[in-house]
Amino acid sequence: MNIHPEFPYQLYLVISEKDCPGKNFLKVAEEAIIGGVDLIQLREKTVPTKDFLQKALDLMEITEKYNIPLIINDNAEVAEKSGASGIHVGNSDRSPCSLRKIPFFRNKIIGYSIEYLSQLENQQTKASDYLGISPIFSTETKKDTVTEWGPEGLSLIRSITDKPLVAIGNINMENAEMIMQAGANSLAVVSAICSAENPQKAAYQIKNKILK
Ligand code: TZP
Ligand code: MG
Repeated sequence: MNIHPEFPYQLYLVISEKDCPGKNFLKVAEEAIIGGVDLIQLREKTVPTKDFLQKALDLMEITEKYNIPLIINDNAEVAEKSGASGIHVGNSDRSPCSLRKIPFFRNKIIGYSIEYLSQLENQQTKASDYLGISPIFSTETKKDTVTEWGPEGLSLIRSITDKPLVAIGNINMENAEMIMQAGANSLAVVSAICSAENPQKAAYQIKNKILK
């Protein structure tokens, strides 16, 4: 089960319009929530801020309807202007410590990707609400990754920190249970839900593995 009291969102959907080819990404998001997704991150890497903001506002109508948090990837302006629940940043993005100094982010969820073990010692990790363990397995969805942690790396990180751990990278129904057992508090997925023929069913099936 591994529910972390500070981050009880066990099925974490990372979505972009591009990752939902041939489908309306808002519809995918809504179906995924109905299937069991607990939190959504909007990750738009290639669109101008103005368009990113519009997508965030559109998606927020759905996340608010179901009362689930919306996290924005990397863009503080979009997070703030959309009134999102938080932001997720990587090791080379704007730092969690600098974000915490901005009044808007003081009480928001800040997620921070862990690519190197040494990051666990830094102030950024301390300032974050959860850690993205990235990637567990290498994935076609994001190619500029560093360490492929595997379940062993995840267990090692679990033994070092009590922070909520969100595992990401090629996670699906087949490996979900094993990754939870290795110490994750939450599983983040893109393609296992966004590319599924039936995103609601895919979310439901992964959620059931998490809850085992
Ligand atoms: N960060 C690390 S791996 C990844 C991100 C955003 C993509 C995960 O995509 P998928 O399709 O679930 O492997
Ligand atoms: Mg980033």
